Amino acid sequence: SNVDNSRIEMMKFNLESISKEKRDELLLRPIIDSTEIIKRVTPIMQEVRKGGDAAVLKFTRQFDRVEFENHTITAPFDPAQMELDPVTKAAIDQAYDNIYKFHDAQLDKETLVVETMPGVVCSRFSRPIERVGLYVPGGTAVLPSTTLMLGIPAKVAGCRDIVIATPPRSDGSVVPEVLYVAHKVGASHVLKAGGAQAVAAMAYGTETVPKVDKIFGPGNQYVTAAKMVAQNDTSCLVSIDMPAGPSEVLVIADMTSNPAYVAADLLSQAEHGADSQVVLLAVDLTEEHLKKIEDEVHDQAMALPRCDIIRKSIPHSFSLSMKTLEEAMVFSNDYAPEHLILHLEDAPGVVPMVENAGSVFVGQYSPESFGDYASGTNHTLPTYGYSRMYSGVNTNGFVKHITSQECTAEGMDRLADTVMRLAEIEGLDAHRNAVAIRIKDLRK
Ligand code: HSO
Ligand code: ZN
Repeated sequence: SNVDNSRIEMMKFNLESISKEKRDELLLRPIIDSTEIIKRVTPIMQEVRKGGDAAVLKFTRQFDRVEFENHTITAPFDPAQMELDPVTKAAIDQAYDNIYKFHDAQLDKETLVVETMPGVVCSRFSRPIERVGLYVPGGTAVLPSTTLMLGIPAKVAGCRDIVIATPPRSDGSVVPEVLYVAHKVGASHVLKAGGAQAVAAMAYGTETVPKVDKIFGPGNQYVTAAKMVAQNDTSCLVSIDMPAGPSEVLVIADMTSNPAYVAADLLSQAEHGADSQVVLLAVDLTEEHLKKIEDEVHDQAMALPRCDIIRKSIPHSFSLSMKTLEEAMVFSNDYAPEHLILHLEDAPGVVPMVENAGSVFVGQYSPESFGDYASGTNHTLPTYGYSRMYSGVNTNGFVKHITSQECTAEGMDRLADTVMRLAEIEGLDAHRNAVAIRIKDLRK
């Protein structure tokens, strides 16, 4: 066979010898020009909006080359279609339990009550978003884990309708692991479709797919663009979880790191896609230690089934050497990675220095894989530098917070003059009057 044996290598830089411009460039992600893709997905979405199920079926036939009559299955799902071997089932059940525990703890179960002044009581309580749409990608990997990560917080939050969209397999069936999780989280509908047509079906609704209020989940550029289009279309009144770009990891390693573990973590991200971003910050490593990591990257990659993908993602990834941990943390916070892995002597001690990251993996026994599947944290995280201002998917994304105020006569009396003065400043006399009319009675 013609196996490619050439070396799989990251680009290599040293903070001391690069210019400020180069450092800025290393912080950038590949430019995504969404205008072109938005132009391509918009007509697809319009067609689904007008044509409903028939349009979705047409695109599934065209893009996924799958032919069937009924693409929406509703609960209760057929047990025969979610049959799993006991080991698989136990693994999914264990992951489910951990993710459930962590996301259940995030739910605000009690109303927050603050008496800001005597007689002025402000409260906040949460209510589930009624109908949610969860996009579970198909493509190069089967993703029951994404069904867990989106479905569990939806269930915990108490969303009434959980709609899952996922591309069908070539025989028209749903991946049984995905259907099993759909069943566990109490999904009401599974739409066997992917891409922009699936997003449109959930955003606008079809004869068989209920229209949802919010769409969650990762996906390729088309799915991402479709979510953006839906969010901007006020006629469907739908929101989305967060913007999305290619998946990334930033690993910070010092001399105490295990080169094989560091390499394994870099590769676990690199195998996701040719566009995956993998960054290694080498803190005061000897040439020899860095070389060991590089050798491990090559050697481990060569033995992986997805070596072809890694061969594309690793060469546009880089290692950056620096003298101090402080420099590494400044770079990491500027980069704002999706995943941050700390292979450091005092990894827990470094966590307080983290300002921007989707999720942090602390110490040599906390690989990203744990968070990807089963530790309990969510794996739908902000990429592309959006961890500066976005949180990963969590239970709060599936609820709205409603505030309320309840004031007594005493509260009215105490706050009246302040509000009347502020209304005056804004020249809004009706506002002032709504207070004055009450005060007139109270202060008689
Ligand atoms: N690392 C991916 C999530 C994932 N990994 C799913 C395995 N399956 C993006 O955060
Ligand atoms: Zn992963």
